[in-house]
Amino acid sequence: MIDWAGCVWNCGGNLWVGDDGGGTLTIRNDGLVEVGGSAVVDDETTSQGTLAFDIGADGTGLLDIAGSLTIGESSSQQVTVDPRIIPSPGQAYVLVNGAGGISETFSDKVLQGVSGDLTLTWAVHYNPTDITLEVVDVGLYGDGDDDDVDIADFASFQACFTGEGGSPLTAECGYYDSDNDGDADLTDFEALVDVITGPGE
Ligand SMILES: [Ca+2]
Ligand SMILES: [Ca+2]
Ligand SMILES: [Ca+2]
Ligand SMILES: [Ca+2]
Repeated sequence: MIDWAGCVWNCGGNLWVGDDGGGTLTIRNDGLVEVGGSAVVDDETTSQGTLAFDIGADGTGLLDIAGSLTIGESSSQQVTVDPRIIPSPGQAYVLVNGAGGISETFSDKVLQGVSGDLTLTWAVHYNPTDITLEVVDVGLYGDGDDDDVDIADFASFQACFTGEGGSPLTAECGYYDSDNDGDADLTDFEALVDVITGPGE
């Protein structure tokens, strides 16, 4: 894990994440990993390689590769966001530069869906020499309709309630999944109570 604002870790050779076993490289809060050679995430079908990035208060973690990035089948991408960051729609974060090209895409991704009292909807762009994360929508957590969190949203929550581990939420009910685990349960209810105000507030 690279966990220091402005920390740079420079590696002249190649970088392997999850080669023949599980492996995770986490780059937090403006950390930078520079790779002089190429990078491979998950080289074997038996392994799970994970690249984890953090959009921190000081900046975004970045993996900067002089060569190419090869992404294998069991790979995963994770992104967390510091609650002090308030992203706006259209804002983009470069997570990986691969001057020699990016091959394939992550099979699995976990992108933080709620930060503070906001819901975040992301798109991942695999460009020829970079991987960029774009914020496509920012909403108010707990609001299914009109930019406030009031008793009408509370009633909608009741209709969406699934209980812990309950059946998958429909798109309209996704606003109530505070912990991004696919249900609307008591944990989500407590999060809603924390943010509820009156109409138009
Ligand atoms: Ca509302
Ligand atoms: Ca749950
Ligand atoms: Ca939930
Ligand atoms: Ca309202």
